[in-house]
Amino acid sequence: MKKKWWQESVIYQVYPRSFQDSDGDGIGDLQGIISRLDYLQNLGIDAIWLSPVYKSPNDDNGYDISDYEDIMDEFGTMADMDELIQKAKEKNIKIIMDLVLNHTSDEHAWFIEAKKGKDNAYRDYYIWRDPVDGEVPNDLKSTFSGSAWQYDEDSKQYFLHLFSKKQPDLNWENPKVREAIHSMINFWIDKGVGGFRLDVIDLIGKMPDQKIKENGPKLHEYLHDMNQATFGRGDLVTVGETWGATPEIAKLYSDPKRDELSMVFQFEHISLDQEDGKEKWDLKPLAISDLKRVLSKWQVSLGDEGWNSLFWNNHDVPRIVSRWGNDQELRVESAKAFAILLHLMKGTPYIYQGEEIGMTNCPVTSIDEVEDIEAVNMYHERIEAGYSPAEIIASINAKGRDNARTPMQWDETANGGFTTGTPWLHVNPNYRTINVADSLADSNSIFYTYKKLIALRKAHPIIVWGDYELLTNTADEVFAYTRHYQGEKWLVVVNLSDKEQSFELTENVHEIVIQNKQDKEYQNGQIILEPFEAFAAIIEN
Ligand code: TEU
Repeated sequence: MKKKWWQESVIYQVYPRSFQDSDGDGIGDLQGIISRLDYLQNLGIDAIWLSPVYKSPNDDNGYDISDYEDIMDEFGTMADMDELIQKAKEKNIKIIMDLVLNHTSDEHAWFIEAKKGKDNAYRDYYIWRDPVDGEVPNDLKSTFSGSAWQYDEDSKQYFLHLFSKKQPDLNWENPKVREAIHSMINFWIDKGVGGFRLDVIDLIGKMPDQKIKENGPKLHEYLHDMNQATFGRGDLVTVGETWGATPEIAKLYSDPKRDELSMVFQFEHISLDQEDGKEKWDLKPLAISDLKRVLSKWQVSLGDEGWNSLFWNNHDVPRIVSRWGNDQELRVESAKAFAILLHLMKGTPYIYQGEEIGMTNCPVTSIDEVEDIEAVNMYHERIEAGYSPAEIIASINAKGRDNARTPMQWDETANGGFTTGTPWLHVNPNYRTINVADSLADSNSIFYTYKKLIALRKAHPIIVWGDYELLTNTADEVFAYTRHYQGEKWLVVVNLSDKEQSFELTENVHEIVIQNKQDKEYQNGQIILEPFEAFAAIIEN
């Protein structure tokens, strides 16, 4: 596999709405991100994945785009975007744009035209079907609850929306759609961006009449054509969001010989605390043995036919320290443990804003406090189905997307320093003790664990290129693996539980490269790992 810059990089995801407000309207913006570039440069990241900043009515917080080539009013102007790209470049930070190609907003010019009538030139940019026996064309469901079909009174047809009613699906079978999207991608490449994250890209090959959503028959044809017409010409990174991907499917997207994408976000590990065959809201306890099995499978399955993304967090999932760590008395240890476990694996690590300071979930008591359309729609659907408000709120507190979207906590001033206005979403009250300023002032903070992990990746090729091997003879809750590269061997040991665990250290430690129990020494033999204790060691040859 020809070495690429993004294989040696660490990428930081910014959810612009919640990162830094610069004009006091309570909403994050591009000038706010520019004002925090020094912080991100200090952390040591190589690229910023920006969640969508394009014009949008914000039915789904920017994932409903009304103009791909203009900037959302609340976030600023195209001049601000050009300034961000330029100033990030001066700090050797690339900007990765979030492409939402499966659907647009219903306020996009294309859909406004398409709705004018069956003969409109843009009608087939979207997916329209006649009623069947006076009803919806079929039982396809929206991810955001209810039918995936919305009736249009004027034309007496339904249009497809796999997400909200204001996010009509694009018809990728229409070559004009593909050409228009390619042109837009080249518009952003010409602006000097460093790559793209492709939202639910596994859905663009959908065959709604056969009720095929993911991985449709023409998906890879569309992606190869897109690659050849746009990002394939440059040294850009592309990462596809593919919820149902298996390693075999991931190779179809990311095998360099196929000229499609650089890598994908797979979610098999992220779904391990979801009851089989149920929705994300239906919880079961995480079995660490499942996590070890799944992550190890991904570490060894792609070989030269693909590249792993590595993540715990993003804007759609609850914060890891609350979800599988301990966000109370063991918050710092457990946040560091998850960081050490992930960042010494093979692949490109992604850090979601606030993860690096151990930001936590933010529980609510009423649906009135919930902003996210996915949770609000689910609430009403489950009330109808007879669930109690309390059990639905418990699900939202565990898995709701607002948990990740509370404003970035910069310091202990009002609203965590995020805004001088009224924040669009509540700030987590723990901002007074969990914030960037305090983290930077504490040499033992989670921030400096992330900063060191990033520095280790730059200094030690074994982290990027080394082979991975899971240790199978450990306690269930101890996740231990080795990395091997050109005669060098590293051992990573993490107790992913809030109980003491024993571990047999059978080899001589040459050097401890990182640990979350300051100055603890490790001799070979039986050792007791404290709750969420983690260390990585260079092993003597
Ligand atoms: O998410 C895809 C998606 O299906 C997730 O929303 C998932 O269903 C759920 O939220 C997991 O908790 C992408 C974007 O990341 C998300 O923010 C958008 O809402 C969605 O697509 C539609 O564009």
